Amino acid sequence: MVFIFFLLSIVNLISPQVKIENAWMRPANKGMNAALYFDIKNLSSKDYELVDVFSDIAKVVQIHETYKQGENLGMRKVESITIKGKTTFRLAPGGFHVMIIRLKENLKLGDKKEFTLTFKNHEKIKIMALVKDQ
Ligand SMILES: [Cu+2]
Repeated sequence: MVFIFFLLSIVNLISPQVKIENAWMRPANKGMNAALYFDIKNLSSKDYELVDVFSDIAKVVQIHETYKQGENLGMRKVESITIKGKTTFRLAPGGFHVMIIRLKENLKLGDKKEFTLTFKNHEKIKIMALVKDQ
């Protein structure tokens, strides 16, 4: 019994508390901008903060939010995203997204590109994002 409890504790320590799911982008050409979307699942009761996203496919990668500007929608850079304990934060079209500015390469349907997510209080997470229509 004590042994099983000990094992469970270890699993808890080594398994990531934050999971990234459904990472995707729409197709785009070299030189254009693109957007990356994904779900951030926080499995723990602690809050986590995403502070940076990096990729080799563009020089500039920023976290953006969409906001209402009169009749129109605008978007702007945010410093971070907080994922509250036991919740899922969704980056999706029309809302929060990762802006990929001036692509160094084409994004074709079926391609998979690597991104590194940096958190304030969680180890870095590497993800593969799939290029698809939606
Ligand atoms: Cu944007």
